[in-house]
Amino acid sequence: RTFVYDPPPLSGSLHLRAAAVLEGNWTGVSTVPSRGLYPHQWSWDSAFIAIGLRHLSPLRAQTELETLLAAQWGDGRIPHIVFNPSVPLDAYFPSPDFWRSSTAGRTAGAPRTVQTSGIVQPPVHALAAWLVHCADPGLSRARGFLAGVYPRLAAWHRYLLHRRDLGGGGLASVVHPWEQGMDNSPCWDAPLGRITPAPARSFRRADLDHGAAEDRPTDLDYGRYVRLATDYRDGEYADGASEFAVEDPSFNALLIASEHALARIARELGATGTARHARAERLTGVLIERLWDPAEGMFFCRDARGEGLIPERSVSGLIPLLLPDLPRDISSALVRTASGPHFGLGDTTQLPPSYDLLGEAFDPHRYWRGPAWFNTSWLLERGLRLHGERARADALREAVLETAANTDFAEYVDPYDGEACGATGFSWTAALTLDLLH
Ligand code: 9YW
Repeated sequence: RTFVYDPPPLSGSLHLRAAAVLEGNWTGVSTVPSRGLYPHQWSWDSAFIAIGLRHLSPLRAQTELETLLAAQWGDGRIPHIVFNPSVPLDAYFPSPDFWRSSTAGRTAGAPRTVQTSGIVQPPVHALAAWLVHCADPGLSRARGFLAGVYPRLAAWHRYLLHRRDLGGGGLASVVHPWEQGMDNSPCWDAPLGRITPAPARSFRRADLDHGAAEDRPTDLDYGRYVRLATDYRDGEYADGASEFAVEDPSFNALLIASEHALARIARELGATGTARHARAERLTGVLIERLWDPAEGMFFCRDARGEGLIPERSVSGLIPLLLPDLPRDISSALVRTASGPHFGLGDTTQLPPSYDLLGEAFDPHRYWRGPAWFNTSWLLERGLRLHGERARADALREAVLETAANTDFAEYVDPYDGEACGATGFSWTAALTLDLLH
């Protein structure tokens, strides 16, 4: 019999298991995405991690974001990786000696005390900061959390909307597939095909020490990633010259959602926030004008160095469902597309795939070319709920929780049967599980 002061152990509970993953991946100032595969701090991972961590420790969640923002560059960019100096150089490629942030990044204002990469990742940070604040406003105010992060987040958005408007239409462009976060998505095949790969012998992949080669990007893709990053570095990370420039729906939708969050933060700090809300609304209009395809019922990437929209269906093109100001016909069309044969939501798939089930390049196990990921599922769950699709949101939430539990918080899964791929004990999977449990 259990006694009220001695309840039965909850060790089997999903909540405790998720908390244990985040505890194990915590370094003292931030959380690694995965102990073996990704031993440093990643930008959009940290934002998702903070969103879950706020339910365990609002202080740790605030610290996670503060550590990342302390590595911000003078021009406003938030680097996609902040390197941990105590991790050996060969544990991850490209390592600090590749990026050379403190020398090659000097003109762009890279920090002197920490080593970082020179590219960025999706701007989920202001959204995360606002959600972290809401978890414990008292602690947040006592620590001056929002007052501390606000100017940095504002500079980040300024960088993206000005220096990265490479298409000239008002949206931010990514200059490397790693920036968008979905590294080897078929969306990049055409624009990446124009890039001359770096010779395979000029670098050594560390990812293959940890992951199965058939679940990871190919060597040819890697050669092109290295070429783009090398050219960016050799141009001292100045923006404008990149041979690869793509306006991506998910990247820009996250920027807009974060701009709405920044408006709320401004308001909490005593301003009105109306100008920021208005800007977010205007950007939603620009996103529709530039990336929406009414015939296909989804958003597409625009190749800013090529010929218009890239005709590949990626989960990225559904993520704008996250936006509150979408016209009703667009949100309904997105829900229809998500539930149709290309993504199989609530029908043929367990979790929505990263790429078109019917697409020629679809591969259920290869990274961002088909597998389902937990961050994109979480974003869609939020979008469905926001637009009043309660039954679909509930079903997706259940599927996420069940798949996370059954795979020991996998990095990504087969979209049909939920089989684990990549690493397990993956931080954003655990963090977003926690968030959905609350
Ligand atoms: C890599 C850390 C990162 C994620 C990216 C994901 C992967 C790094 O891992 O990129 O070496 O391929 O694609 O979205 O932030 O989890």
